[in-house]
Amino acid sequence: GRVAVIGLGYIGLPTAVVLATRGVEVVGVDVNVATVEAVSEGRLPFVEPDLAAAVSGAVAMGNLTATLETPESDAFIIAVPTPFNTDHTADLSFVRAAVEQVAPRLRGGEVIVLESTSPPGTTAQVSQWLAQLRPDLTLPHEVEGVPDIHVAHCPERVLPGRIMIEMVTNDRVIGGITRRCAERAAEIYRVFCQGKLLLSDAASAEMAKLVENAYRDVNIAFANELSVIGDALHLDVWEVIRLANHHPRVNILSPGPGVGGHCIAVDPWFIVGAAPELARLVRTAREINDGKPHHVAEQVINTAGRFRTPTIACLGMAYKANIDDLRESPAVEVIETLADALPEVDIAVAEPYVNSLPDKLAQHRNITLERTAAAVDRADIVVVLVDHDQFRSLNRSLLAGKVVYDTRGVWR
Ligand code: SAJ
Repeated sequence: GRVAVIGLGYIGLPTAVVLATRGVEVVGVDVNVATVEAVSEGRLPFVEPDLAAAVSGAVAMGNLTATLETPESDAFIIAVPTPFNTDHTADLSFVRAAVEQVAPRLRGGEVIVLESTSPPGTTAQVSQWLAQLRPDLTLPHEVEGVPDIHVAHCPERVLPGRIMIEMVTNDRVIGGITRRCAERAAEIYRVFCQGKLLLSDAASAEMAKLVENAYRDVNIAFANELSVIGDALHLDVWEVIRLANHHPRVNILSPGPGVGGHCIAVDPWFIVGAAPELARLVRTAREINDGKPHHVAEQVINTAGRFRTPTIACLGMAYKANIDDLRESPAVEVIETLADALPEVDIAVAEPYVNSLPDKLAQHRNITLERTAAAVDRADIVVVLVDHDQFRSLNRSLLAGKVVYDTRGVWR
């Protein structure tokens, strides 16, 4: 049968590709003309290890095509963004738009899987929207012999930078509106998933996904709080964590300039939104991690105060190591804060994965994008914001005589 994957982003495109390379006829759908053109020509619209070769292969095999219009299909996988509004409630408008595209294509018997990370109740909402848009189809399937629609939630869990590996090896949670919905959805994932398929109900699947990312957020917040305490007490937090982690039951994560990306910095808010009075630790962790870029900028501004007109090198803009993704990046926030607070100071930014500054940094006259060695060479203060391998392997003699503020501990 044919599978339509709606949303060709970091999740939808790799999912489309793994299905297509295993012989499934896949149509990728996106609202972005440039994305559709790129994928149709077998090109990748963003950087992700191993994905480029897989996309061109799948397109060359003839199993993957891309279009702006959702076609009739046997299964629909919705992988669109679920951002949050300024009040931290989820913006489900992209999910709603996808449902509106799918509804007129239904003939009965199809499977609709929501992969987008969503607040509890969203899958049930999708099912209700479909029922309203297509009252002629039974939802969910229950009645024998009547055309039926199977709605399930199968949250993605892949790690950017390792997507093509984790897509295949991770276990998958598949929560159906009914058991039958989950079973039907599992048939799709069985095609490529070597991990376990964990069948459950839709609301549990939604919450499990949010909990995974909140778990990580809370643990990173602990490390970040330790680093702020370390700065105040003039202690090397990396040394403290290294020692503590030798305990057999302690495994503290790494502090950094904050938490970025479009998952961990977002998803815990959906838990807070669902239980605002109760989700205290989850909320505090978000606040600690969101406050970290400001703390880093403050430390650097204090250091800059010791110079007349220093040059500051900022290494990295991506939200984490070895990728080009600047979404919700704490590094970008630090750089922006520095540029605002120190308008007379030259800020040389190095980011090997990106060849132009994002708009909000390009507006600042005192920021320039440079090669790593050049930026470091002319700087008085070097701030490490991303642990790219290229920075780790920097010739350390370049740092002689400079003040280094290493938020990622790359040169320990
Ligand atoms: N970070 C730290 N210290 C650490 C680990 C991470 O500061 O010890 C920072 C990173 O630099 C980055 C942020 O946290 O700014 C998040 O990075 P990440 O690598 O922890 O996770 P993501 O956002 O790239 O992907 C996460 C993953 N979730 C979990 O590991 C529980 C991934 O499996 C999910 O699929 C993804 O979110 C998602 O899409 O939800």
